[in-house]
Amino acid sequence: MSDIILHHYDTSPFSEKVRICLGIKNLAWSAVDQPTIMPKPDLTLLTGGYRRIPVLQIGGDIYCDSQLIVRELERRFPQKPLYPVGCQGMVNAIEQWSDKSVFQSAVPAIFGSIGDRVDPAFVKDREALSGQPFNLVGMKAVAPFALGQIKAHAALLAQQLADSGAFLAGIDPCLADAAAYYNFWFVRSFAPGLADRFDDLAGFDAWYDRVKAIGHGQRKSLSRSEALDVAKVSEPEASTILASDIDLKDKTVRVAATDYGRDPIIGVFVGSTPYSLTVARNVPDLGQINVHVPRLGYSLSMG
Ligand SMILES: N[C@@H](CCC(=O)N[C@@H](CS)C(=O)NCC(=O)O)C(=O)O
Repeated sequence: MSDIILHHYDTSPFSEKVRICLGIKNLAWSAVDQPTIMPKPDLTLLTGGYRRIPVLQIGGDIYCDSQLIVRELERRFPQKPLYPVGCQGMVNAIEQWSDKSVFQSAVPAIFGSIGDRVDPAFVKDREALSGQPFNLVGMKAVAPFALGQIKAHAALLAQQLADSGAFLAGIDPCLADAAAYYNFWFVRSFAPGLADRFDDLAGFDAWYDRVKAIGHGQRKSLSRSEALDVAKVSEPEASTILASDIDLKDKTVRVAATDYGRDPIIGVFVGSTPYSLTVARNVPDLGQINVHVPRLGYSLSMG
């Protein structure tokens, strides 16, 4: 069994970013399928409340959010770098741009086009997730404009590819490619016929096909209960705390996403890096689980 466990579902776009990164590194990993809507009892048992997908588990360590997951994969498995030397700034900027800006165009483009076919239970769940109505009428109205935005985003990539070559940072793929790719994959797989090819954007579709061909590395399946068994028999890695966070050591804190899916994780503050915060939780039957969240996009308050 591989040490890398990814809690995901196949249709999740943020998981596709991570899966392509696993492919770039050609890593062996175990896929645990989680439900697409709440409840997700086996996931929230591990995370302490965080419900979003993807979540990475390595033994008794749980990493929330794709931005932290890819950073952790890089730390533990540095071969075939996701952040090539000299390109880190560009890679981080492309990831932020894709996760925020391109994603915000992809959602109305897709749901404005296929909205009538969406399961009402999914609509209800996503309203609870965002705290806002799932405005299908509004998404339908803006769908053509959102599609134009998607193409405008693709044009930015085509411009870079004209200079960079096969991939965004040169001859080898990296996180920039995985991050830039997944929203187009999301649109093309969920709403076929909408934006299948961009023939007039030289180089774009050939790049898209190259990233798709990278694949997902060596994937196996693992059941949700087997993933819990792994947590049960594992100890989390030792953590360190930055000097600037030392006052928080051993205090009970709550960390939560600040955009949507804000369910808090409550635990004892045990670790920090410039990129992440770590809380320890004692879970009946599982023992100590350390949950890591990114700093960016997350809040910390006293529990
Ligand atoms: N910033 C988060 C966003 C994750 C996200 O929005 N994931 C979607 C699925 S792709 C989600 O969790 N949707 C609600 C759900 O699955 O319960 C990340 O990068 O991981």
